[in-house]
Amino acid sequence: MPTATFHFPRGFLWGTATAAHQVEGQNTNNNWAAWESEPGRILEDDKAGLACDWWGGRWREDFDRAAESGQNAHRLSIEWSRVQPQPDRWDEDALDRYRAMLRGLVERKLTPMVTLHHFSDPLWLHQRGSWENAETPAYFDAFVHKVVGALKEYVSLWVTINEPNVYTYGGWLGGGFPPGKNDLNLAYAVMGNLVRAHALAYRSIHAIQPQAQVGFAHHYRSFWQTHKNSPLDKLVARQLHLAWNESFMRALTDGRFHFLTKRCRIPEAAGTQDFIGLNYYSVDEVAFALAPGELFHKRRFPPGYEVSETGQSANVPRGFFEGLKWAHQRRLPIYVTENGIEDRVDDFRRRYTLLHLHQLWRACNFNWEIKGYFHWSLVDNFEWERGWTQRFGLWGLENETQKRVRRPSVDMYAAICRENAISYATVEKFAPELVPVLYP
Ligand code: IFM
Repeated sequence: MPTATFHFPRGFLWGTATAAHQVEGQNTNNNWAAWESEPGRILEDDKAGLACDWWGGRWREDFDRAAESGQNAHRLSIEWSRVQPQPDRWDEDALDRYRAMLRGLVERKLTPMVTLHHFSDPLWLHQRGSWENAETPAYFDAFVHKVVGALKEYVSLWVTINEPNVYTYGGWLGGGFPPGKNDLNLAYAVMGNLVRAHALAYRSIHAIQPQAQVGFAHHYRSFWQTHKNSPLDKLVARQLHLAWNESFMRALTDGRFHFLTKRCRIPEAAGTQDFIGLNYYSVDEVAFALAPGELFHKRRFPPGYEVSETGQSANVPRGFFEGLKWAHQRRLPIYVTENGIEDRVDDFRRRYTLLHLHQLWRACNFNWEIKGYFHWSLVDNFEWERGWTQRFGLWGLENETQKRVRRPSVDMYAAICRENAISYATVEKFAPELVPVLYP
């Protein structure tokens, strides 16, 4: 029986990813807090509430957990509504707290990656039309100036916007995010403004910190056609790929912005990425359907793949490899800014993570410039419109007591981070059922 070790490149970043509204708690001044207060918006009418109580200081113990379990990086986000609670007011105390958190990461030898927009917006922005408003990119740029100026001592890896596709579809194409609209023209305006905001932020960050590395986090999804010989299925799979994966990315490559049936040029966006941030969870299998409201398709997970406990994702590691290959086309360094699975019992998570990291290792062996991997997530946190029903953490969270529960995946991931490799012993110990798969 071969017992090879799958080694990753020297200097590889191994971390976890979080987002402010999902972990901080006590965020009351943003659009999500307002959304959560409307009955029926969130599964089981859950609220972020205290979340993981990072704003109350529990980031310290969670950063200890990350560092003690072999991680050397962490991705977190800055909550805009804390830093700029009103359009004409900056909260220096909030910035001090973020400085303390980032210093906390650096002191624990965790390289910080900071996201500047991760789904939540200040209430005042929401009241001014949110990202539908053509002035919003300039508002965002002012926020970016303030934050980067204040935090540059600790951070040089910046993610401008997390998953602009999820944010736009979620809020403006019926996806269950605020503001709960379903309007193609508005969605086009929103995503265009996100492109403009990214371009402004890219330049501002570099003006303040010339050595900065700036990208955005793209939620990549592979769309496989259901019926291999169906030209209509092929067409919808292609159109979904263009709309979901290419739209924002292409605008940042050559300044051409295409979104479903609409297009324009945003020339200032061309060439505004230093790295590709890739979030990957699952593949969809799609078939043509006479359903204009559903963008002419129906979707399911490809049959034969294990599906997560709440049906959110399927374990399709090949889709991850496809995403990495797609990202590599741009010939820029790649960070996997998110990958993970909801699994309260922590059985599926071990299989999912190992199989996905094995694909990551394969991609590294093609000499694609992959520089790090951030597992979603460090500790269970508030999962947006699905509330607390989904448990993505390496550590579990008991919401009532704030107690953290160490799941076996902590130790599996720690072994991989420490060894910078997947060893036979790790596979055998944490997912013996994968031995014949990874060591055929
Ligand atoms: O929790 C989210 C995160 O905020 C964005 N990417 C997907 C994760 C899991 O659904």
